[in-house]
Amino acid sequence: MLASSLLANYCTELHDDQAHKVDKYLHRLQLSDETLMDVSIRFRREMDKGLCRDTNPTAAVKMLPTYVRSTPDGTEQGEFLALDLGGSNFRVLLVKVMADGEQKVEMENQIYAIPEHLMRGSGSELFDHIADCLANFLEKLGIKDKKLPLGFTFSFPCQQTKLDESLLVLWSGGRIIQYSQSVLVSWTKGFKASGVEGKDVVSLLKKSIKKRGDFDIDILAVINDTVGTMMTCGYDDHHCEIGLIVGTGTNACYMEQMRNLEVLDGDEGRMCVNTEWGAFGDDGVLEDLRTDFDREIDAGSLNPGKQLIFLAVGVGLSEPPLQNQHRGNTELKFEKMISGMYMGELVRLILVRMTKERLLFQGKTTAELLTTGSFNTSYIYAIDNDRDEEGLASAEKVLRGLSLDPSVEDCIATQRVCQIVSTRAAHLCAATLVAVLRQIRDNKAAEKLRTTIGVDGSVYKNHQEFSRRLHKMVRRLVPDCDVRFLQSQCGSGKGAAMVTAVAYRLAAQQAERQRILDTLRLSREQLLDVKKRMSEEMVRGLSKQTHEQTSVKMLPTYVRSTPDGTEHGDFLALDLGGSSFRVLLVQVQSGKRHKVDMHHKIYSIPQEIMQGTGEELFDHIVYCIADFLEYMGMKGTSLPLGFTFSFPCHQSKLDQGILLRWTKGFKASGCVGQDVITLLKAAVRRRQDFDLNFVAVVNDTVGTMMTCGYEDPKCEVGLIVGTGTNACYMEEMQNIELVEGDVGRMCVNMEWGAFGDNGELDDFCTQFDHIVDNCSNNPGKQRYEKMVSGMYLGEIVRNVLMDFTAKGLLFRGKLSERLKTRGIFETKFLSQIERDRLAMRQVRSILQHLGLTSSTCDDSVLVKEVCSVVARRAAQLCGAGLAAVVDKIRQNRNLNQLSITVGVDGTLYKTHPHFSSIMQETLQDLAPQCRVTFQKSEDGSGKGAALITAVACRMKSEGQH
Ligand code: 0WK
Ligand code: 0WK
Ligand code: BGC
Ligand code: BGC
Repeated sequence: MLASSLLANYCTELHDDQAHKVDKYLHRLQLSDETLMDVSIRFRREMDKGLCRDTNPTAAVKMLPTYVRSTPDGTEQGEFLALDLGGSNFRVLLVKVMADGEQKVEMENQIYAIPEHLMRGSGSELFDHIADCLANFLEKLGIKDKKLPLGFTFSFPCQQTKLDESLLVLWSGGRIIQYSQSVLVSWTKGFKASGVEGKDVVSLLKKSIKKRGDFDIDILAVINDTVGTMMTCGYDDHHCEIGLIVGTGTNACYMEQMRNLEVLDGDEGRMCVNTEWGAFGDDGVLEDLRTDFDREIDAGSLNPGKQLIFLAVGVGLSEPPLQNQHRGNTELKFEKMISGMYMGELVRLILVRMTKERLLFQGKTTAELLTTGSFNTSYIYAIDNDRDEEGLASAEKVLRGLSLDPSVEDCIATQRVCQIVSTRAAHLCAATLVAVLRQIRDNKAAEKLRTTIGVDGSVYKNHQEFSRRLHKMVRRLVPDCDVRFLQSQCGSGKGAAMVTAVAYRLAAQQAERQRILDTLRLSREQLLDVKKRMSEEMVRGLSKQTHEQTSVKMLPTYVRSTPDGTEHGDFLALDLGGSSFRVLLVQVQSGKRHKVDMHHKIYSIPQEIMQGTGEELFDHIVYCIADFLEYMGMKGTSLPLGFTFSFPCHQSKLDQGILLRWTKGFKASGCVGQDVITLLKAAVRRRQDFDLNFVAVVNDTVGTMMTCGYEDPKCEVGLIVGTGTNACYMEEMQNIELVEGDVGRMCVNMEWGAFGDNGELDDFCTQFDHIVDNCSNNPGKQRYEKMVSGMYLGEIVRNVLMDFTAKGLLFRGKLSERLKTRGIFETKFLSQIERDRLAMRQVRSILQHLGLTSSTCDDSVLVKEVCSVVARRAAQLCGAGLAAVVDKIRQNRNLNQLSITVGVDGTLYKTHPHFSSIMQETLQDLAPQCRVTFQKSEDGSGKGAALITAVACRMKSEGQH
């Protein structure tokens, strides 16, 4: 209660008068919303400077990467030691995290003093002291013999190195030796131990522990207290993605998008950034708002420019006289306007100035009032609270403590000064926090941001008015954000244990994921082996003796030469077997300016037709031809037709193709073993609408080779990597034992999709390949195709994702019904996901489309990695197969060096951003004596089929057969 003598004089008017007087005197410390919004925008600019590679070195707000990539997901478990240094108390903790579903954390901790002489002595003394405290703690708990992982909350600006990778490397046999580094940038908050700045605090601590030699630990994580606080709160609230400290010092961290962290490689997922916003303004951007009091604080009353140091000794904050000051190399201008270390001093300096200007205490100062640090920040908590009278009484008590004899006016004025200083601190903190909130909202492109801020620190915790004003101003500056403040109940030590536990979990999960993905990664030796086995199968396929047994059928196509430009005429062409069915009119002009005009129409082949009867399929094809002829106004014309039929066919002549088996989802009955030309003729007859004279049936690889050969005579290989995969090439007649004659060459349709059907690839097949094969409509068939082509890659990825999810390595182990649906993960997703820098958002939307709405950024990163591993293997296998082909051609022609062109088509090859380059790299590596040019077929194989028909017509007209 205010002394009765003062109470007697107290009345509201007097109060308002005094308050008004102080408001006027301190108007520069009262910031309008506009000014605060401006501060927020300035800070956002400083954040960008810190994030940007070019401006980071000179940025005041350092935006330090922490390598903490994810917040707790409730699967963390284990026993962890934690050290919590840098706040008002140094704590050693033992944290037990139980993950048995109900997410429980037990903690034991001990507070130890950090004597002043150690805060400002030599670094080795300081770390020896920390090691002693740790030993004492372990002794007390009788766990000195245990080698526990330790998380170190070191609440000073540190430059950190990678977290998980090194963990991964060291994650052998369930034990970790040591990993990341944390180099101290500069001391703050009264610490100044020598020989530490610029050093890795992990090594300093390990050295001190080694010096003792009576216990050992695994120092796994060094984190900032803001990060520890975010993690501590994130354990209970998964929305927590910001950590805020307003205590001795002040600072904030938040989860930033990797793509914005230019100082680091990689743009996937998020990482926690320690803003070190205490240094905001050190480059002068707050000069217009800083007052003389702020400059006085900074300059210190005794020696200007020096950072004021109040030493925290042992439990609670007691501020020794100011004469022990040392220069920090960062001025921390923003911290000095906000944090607990300086708030009390700010009030003192204002009271001193007002007294000297006879506005307080009849102008009489006291030695205590003139003593730096004599007005404790905790005084403000007592004076500035929502019960004014109680606050006034506290003001009186504090002022009498400073040997002053305050009047009620003096008490009111002092209370008002405290309110103004603390309000400015809370509002400035709100302004910078709003900048962080806006950054996260924009990162998420979220209309309405819903987020939680984990908070700790003595000012926030002990000064209710501060936190109330902070909340209120944040909500006023960003009314469109749903922001929750979650006060950390158990300090950042728990958070440090969480980071260690997360690091442990990440490492274990990453190791398990990589172990599984390694089964899909092929070594050079393995790829050379694939090439060798493909070569062997090619020879066996060409040989009359072994042709029947071989998996790679090496089917003669009766195409003896590539176009020579003399072809001419109008031809119809059908292109069946790819992702779309086309009917084309191809007009070929011969001679120098030889050129080809094409008109085509795409038709779909419904699933029920693909898997219905052969009659229905060919009737549908004939219906499309009739529709095309109508569409082209050519009803009744009869043109030579080239039929690209992209399935394995045994041919004994150009205009006959006995279907050996269906592939790629086709299963029409009554076709296998039949001549597809006969089946088509029968359908034309059934329709009695038009007539066609058939000339050639070709495989799409052959059509593609011819199409590209028309432009580049060196094109002697055709490659398809689309729904299915296959290759053809010009083989020496003498090697094609199934066809009479040894002169010249003939194109051989390899049907390499079936490579592996005799077990040639079993030792490369993974559990996922077996699942895809077993679930296909032709199990045991087309094994190579099922590891390479577009029809299957999505399914391989889906099965890997299901396996990861089942093992809890993805989507938090929650499988969505949609992901269980066969074919739901289309291969086009692989191309999209690996396409451009915005991959993550794309992954996100694809995962949402797949009903995986709660997927995290990390999930997206992993999905992308699975896609790239599966696509990479497919491209490498394709490259190994092609290496066998071009090297065979080179050996056929006894060449040391072969330069050849491959005509290629297929959606996967054409649309996947990396498939072609990886395939070409592999080919170059496995067939170095072949210089291979790839020519993408722009016109499809229909043109090739027409050219083959044209060649056949020319040869027929010249009487050749
Ligand atoms: C408690 C946290 C600690 C942090 C401190 C900050 O456990 O890591 O440094 O809060 O508040 P202060 O003690 O400086 O007021
Ligand atoms: C376009 C060709 C066609 C071939 C297809 C393969 O014109 O003959 O079957 O490429 O690629 P997909 O459409 O299966 O991706
Ligand atoms: C330090 C920060 C720390 C903050 C709160 C500042 O002085 O630079 O690293 O997070 O105090 O403790
Ligand atoms: C077929 C081949 C075809 C390839 C590409 C495979 O499934 O068996 O004949 O060339 O797909 O379309």
